[in-house]
Amino acid sequence: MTTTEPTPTLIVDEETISAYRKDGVTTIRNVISPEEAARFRDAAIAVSGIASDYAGSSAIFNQYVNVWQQNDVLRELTLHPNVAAAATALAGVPVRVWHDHLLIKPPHNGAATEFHQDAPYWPHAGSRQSLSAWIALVDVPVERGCMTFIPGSHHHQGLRAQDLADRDDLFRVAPDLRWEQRLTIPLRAGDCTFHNAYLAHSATPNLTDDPRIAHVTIYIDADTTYTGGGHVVSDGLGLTPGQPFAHESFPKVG
Ligand SMILES: O=C(O)CCC(=O)C(=O)O
Repeated sequence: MTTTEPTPTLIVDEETISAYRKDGVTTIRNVISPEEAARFRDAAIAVSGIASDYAGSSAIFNQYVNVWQQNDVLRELTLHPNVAAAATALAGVPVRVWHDHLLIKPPHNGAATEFHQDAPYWPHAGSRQSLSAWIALVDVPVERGCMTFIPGSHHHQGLRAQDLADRDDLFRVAPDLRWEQRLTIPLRAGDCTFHNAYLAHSATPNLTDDPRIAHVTIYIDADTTYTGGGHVVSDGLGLTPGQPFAHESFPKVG
């Protein structure tokens, strides 16, 4: 993986792409610079003070959805050309943004994000390569709520949605995954992991005195179609079941 400044010229090499396709996860260090991360962190803190928390009173994290539609600085991050270019290269197909969210674990939040896959939560059909870019806006060592993945688990498709508050739920529907190796990835501010939407993942609790602040952009195959199911980012938009997400809320990128 090599990067060239300025954007949008991040190149993901073939070795990284083929490892990602096999494992369902890869890390890209410095996908944004530490200076950019600090600017986006400040914007994230400001937004978290005024936006509504979709996760409500959950101990797991505070969740602020579609911040790109609420804040011009965070819009730059969600639509960041380098991140979108990397997502497109890893997916291997054209992509559009499904949604973004800030996921903030307050200091000493006391709760892990338990193992789950993302794709079963979504009203999508025909999506094979959907993936998330999880960008650390602060340093995220293991103790501050970093992500853990089960490499290769994205080949488990068709599972029901799993409860990310229940430590055992994923393993009820896929018992073999309990015995697979796990990959825990601490990140410095500005680093990113990309994970496939079917990859099982979790995050540790935040045991530290500082918040864990992550910005996540979720990309879906551009030709993914809408099932008609409910979801906070697609409800009320007048989408037609069976048709692609051709709406300004889901811009094509990359
Ligand atoms: O950051 C977390 O705690 C969990 C993130 C997650 O599940 C995701 O980005 O899909």
